[in-house]
Amino acid sequence: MTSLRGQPVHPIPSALALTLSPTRPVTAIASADAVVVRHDWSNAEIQALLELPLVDLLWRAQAVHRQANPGYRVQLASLLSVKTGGCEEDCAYCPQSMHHSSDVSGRPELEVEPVLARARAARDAGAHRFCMGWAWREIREGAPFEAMLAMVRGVRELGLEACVTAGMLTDSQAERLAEAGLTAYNHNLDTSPEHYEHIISTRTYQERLETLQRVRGAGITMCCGGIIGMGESMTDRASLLQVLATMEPHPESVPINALVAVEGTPLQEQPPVDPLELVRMVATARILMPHSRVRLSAGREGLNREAQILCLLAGADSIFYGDTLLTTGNPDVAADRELLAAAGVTAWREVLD
Ligand code: SAM
Ligand code: DTB
Ligand code: SF4
Repeated sequence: MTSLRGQPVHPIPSALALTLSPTRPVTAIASADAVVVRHDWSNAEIQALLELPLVDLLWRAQAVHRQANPGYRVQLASLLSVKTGGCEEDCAYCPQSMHHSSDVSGRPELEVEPVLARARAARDAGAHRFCMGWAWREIREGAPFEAMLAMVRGVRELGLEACVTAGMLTDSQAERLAEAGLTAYNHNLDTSPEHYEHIISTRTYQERLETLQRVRGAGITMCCGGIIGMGESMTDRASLLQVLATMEPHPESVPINALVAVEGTPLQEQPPVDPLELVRMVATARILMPHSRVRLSAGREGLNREAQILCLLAGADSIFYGDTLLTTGNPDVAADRELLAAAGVTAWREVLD
């Protein structure tokens, strides 16, 4: 079954079809309808979703999520920082920037074998994706890039999805990563085009979009999202989501991070994100991009169990798994096992194995 726009559509009970219109009241319905994947969302429509009464927003998001992901399966993705700190960029949120007093450099760059040992351990603990980070403005050629390719090949041989986040790249680097079997490249837009100048001055929004285009061009799936809690307005949040939701196709993976306000960064004094704001962001992303993996990313240590379960109900279908993100903390494996059990959701690896 296809829609007029040629996108696949999935039949759903019409009670769920209200997810398609942010302005229609939530009422009982009758006949069958479908989740249509749209790429023409306006900022006003998205803001209206973000500001819906929470119960209505959740209801709509759940309707989409139930259809796109029957069973509420969750992907567990483990993260490892291969090259930490000393980064030339000035991203105001990031402890790895050499511009900030929190610069965490000092750890040696990891070599191939220890990285693959960590990937194996992550797989044995139940992870389904392994994400590797380099604190670089752009990928460096030569030995470091050859090592990155070997890591990607090794992670894939372990039967895991492989994701890399390492800044900007060239067409040729994207192609070589694709040949090595890279599943996804993470490159976030971070915030709205309008708020961006308050957060980063060393790289433009346009450069980010061009990097994403190169990733797409090489046939690698796109992992692209942002951060809330950086002083942005609701219109900015809608604007970030609009850039993502008007991409064709949508990014396959959309990480939603809550700022981890690290001492020594310019954003260290930002107040913590209200967990319900994160729930709203996740729910809206789910409605806008029904088939994307919406990742509940940084900031989970600031959420209690119930808030995290609300995010799962809102449509998050992936979490970072393991007790560190890149340089900051994350709930440990035992806590996450308990979380998934309490929520009654299953991790993908358990379904696939
Ligand atoms: N250097 C590469 C780049 O910028 O694309 C890769 C690493 S970078 C740390 C990956 C992403 O982590 C950033 O784009 C940002 O969205 C997120 N991030 C970094 N520091 C964060 C923080 N303190 N709180 C929340 N998210 C953060
Ligand atoms: C993403 O959007 N969040 C992850 C992953 N992609 C690479 C990274 C979060 C980093 C949080 C700060 C830190 O640990 O350094
Ligand atoms: Fe560098 Fe990435 Fe941190 Fe920006 S987010 S300072 S590019 S490591």
